[in-house]
Amino acid sequence: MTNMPISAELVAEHNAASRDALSDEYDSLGRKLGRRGIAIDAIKEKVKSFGVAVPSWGTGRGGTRFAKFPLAGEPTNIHEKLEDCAVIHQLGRSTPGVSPHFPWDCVDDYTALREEANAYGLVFDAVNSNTFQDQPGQAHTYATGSLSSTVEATRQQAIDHNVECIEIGKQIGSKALTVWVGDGTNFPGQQDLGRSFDRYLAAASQVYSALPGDWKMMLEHKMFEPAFYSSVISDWGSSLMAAQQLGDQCKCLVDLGHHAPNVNIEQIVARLHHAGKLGGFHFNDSKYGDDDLDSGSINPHQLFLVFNELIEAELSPGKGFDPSYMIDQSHNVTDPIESMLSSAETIAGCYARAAMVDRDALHAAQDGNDVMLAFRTLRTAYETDVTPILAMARDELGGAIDWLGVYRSSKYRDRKAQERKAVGLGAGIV
Ligand SMILES: [Mn+2]
Repeated sequence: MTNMPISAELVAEHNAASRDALSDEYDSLGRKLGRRGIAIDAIKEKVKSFGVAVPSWGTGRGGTRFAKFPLAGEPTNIHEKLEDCAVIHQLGRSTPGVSPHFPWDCVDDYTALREEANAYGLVFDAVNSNTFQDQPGQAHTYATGSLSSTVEATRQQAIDHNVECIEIGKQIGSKALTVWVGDGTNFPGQQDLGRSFDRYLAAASQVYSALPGDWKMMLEHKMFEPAFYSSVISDWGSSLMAAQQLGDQCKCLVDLGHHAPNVNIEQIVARLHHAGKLGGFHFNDSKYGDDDLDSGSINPHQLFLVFNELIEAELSPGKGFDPSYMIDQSHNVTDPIESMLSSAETIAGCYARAAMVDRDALHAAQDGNDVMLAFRTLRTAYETDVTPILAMARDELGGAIDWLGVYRSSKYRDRKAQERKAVGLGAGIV
């Protein structure tokens, strides 16, 4: 931590004021967990080693198709976005990775960009390509598709862009490419559903062939929007078929908001893990559709159940278990730094609660068909207030016990509102 945006003295001062109360709560919880045979320090150590990446574009105010309401002081370039990511990681200590998006985050010198991130204690996570919007000067439009376009030159342009993202990723230390396409249709009959998928597969295999041997390519499915009748990679079935055809290094990425309402996402997690194709997650929450609300803000229980499957997968790796975790949500009405700190805490909390499920008791109840005992074994873990563990982990890692209090006291956003140029569309609509 050589270049931290928030005063270390301010963090220390706040932590000192709340440390006695935290210790009291942590010790009390430790005694409670001890009676359940759980060592609180072991859970705390798991939390300390848990990380979830933040998206560079998530540092800006998102928007909807109706409007975006910029925030004074929000970042307008990758350098300012990195500074905001540094604030999030400095205070929360669980978000060391930044997932960049191209061409939004293009610069002239990627070696310097990597060093800039490293100086904040950050590293670059998966690179994200963008073939869902046209860029100024672009030769071929993506209006009717990119990797699945009927136009060969358009497909080639989309392939070239993804390969360029891989090349950039190599320079900034990334090991994964995430591919999401908005390809699909808005009218029945607009395209042949089978041949669109064939064209996507042929083009995606060209991207796959440019993948370094130690990388993974993650396919992100999305049920609808911008295509409202059919999407080429609409669900985990299409994603799995594509990943299986493309090769071992190709995996499926589960974005929690990209499913039909009420879909059992935790079961999809279990199925993809079974197939050795669970590549990663985009965490967010949703009420009616893909509304990209803050992770766990609507349905924290579902998030817990997803982590319950992830812990099961971790214990039974089968064909391998190394998923990438990333927050991917749209902050339309909050300060994105506060939202991502809140979400990172919620996500780590669900991980901690899933980690304290009595697995032996759960498996025994499942095998014996003791329905209520199996349910209560999960519920006991879910109902545990793990916030003292999360706060203690932050304190021990040099973060803030009360991240919101420290952040507000720092007046960081007010200072940036003076220093940074006014925002137009800012970091991009997501
Ligand atoms: Mn996503």
